[in-house]
Amino acid sequence: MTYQEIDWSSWKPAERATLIFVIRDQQVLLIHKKRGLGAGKINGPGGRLDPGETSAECAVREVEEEVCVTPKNLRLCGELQFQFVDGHSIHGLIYRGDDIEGDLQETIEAIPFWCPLDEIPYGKMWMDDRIWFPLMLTDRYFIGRFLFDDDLMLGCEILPQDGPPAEAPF
Ligand code: 8DG
Repeated sequence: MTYQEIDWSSWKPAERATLIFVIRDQQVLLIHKKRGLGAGKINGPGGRLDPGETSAECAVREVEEEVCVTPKNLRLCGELQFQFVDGHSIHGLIYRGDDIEGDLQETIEAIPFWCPLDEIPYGKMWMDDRIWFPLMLTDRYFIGRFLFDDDLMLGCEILPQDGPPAEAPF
């Protein structure tokens, strides 16, 4: 499978997930992910939607479950569409917040840490992150589309948008 062979107009994700970046005082809240897809990598908190849940509810729940704090003032700021060559697919919504309530704690899922925005450890993150993370920081809504073979990125496209959709896609 090549990136060009994917028909994105009819693309339907097998799974829906959220990814949350709280940015405060020029630092972003990141995690060392301990288990699940992307274990061993550094990422923002996040994960798959529970049945019946909206993406906004999922975003709050995932941060609470993974690092024991509640994110504040979340706003949707981008979309990530991942196709994997083995047939798996994930639609991820990126939320950005500006503060947390509570005290950060390590859990069985994640070790949290504040990372200065000019020291983002892209070498320990998913391959696509270095492409869209700077765009997220500019607050420009975007849709990113990616083809992966396991954790190797084979193709990608970033589509900047005029603004966020009137309603979250899920
Ligand atoms: P579980 O509790 O459902 O078992 O695990 P989870 O932590 O909820 O779900 P997961 O399967 O680990 O969710 C995958 C997370 O990884 C989700 O937040 C989306 C995110 N993710 C990808 N691909 C990429 C990527 O390329 N870059 C970044 N930054 N995050 C990604 O699936």
